Amino acid sequence: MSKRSSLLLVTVVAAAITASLLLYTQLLSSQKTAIEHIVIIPSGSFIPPEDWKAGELVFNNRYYNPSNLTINVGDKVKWINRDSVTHTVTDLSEEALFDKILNPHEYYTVTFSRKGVYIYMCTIHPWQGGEIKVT
Ligand SMILES: [Cu+2]
Repeated sequence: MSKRSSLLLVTVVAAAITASLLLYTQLLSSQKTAIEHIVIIPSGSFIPPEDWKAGELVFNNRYYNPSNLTINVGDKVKWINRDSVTHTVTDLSEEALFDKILNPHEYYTVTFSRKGVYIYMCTIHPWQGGEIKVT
């Protein structure tokens, strides 16, 4: 192998290593910025508000805590049922991204990969309302 082609080979290998390192660093940093947010379904959330009217969704931390959440694209939301009865997390958007039955102490995680507003509820206790804004 001539000196010139060896030099070329070294340059190509060095460039390939640099590109891989850059990609790897980007991958690491993108993984770092994704956050998992926790929403608790609190104990006693099966009890409706005293002044509740049928068909009304109540956005109150008594039912999903927090009931209003703003997150970034790529973030996850994990719902944990800390109540003694079964609840659901049911997305009411056209996308119907999630609809999950959660028995006591079960949890469920959704990754939000698109911007939008997701209003959700519990279909068993139709006062329980939640909102996730993905920005
Ligand atoms: Cu419920």
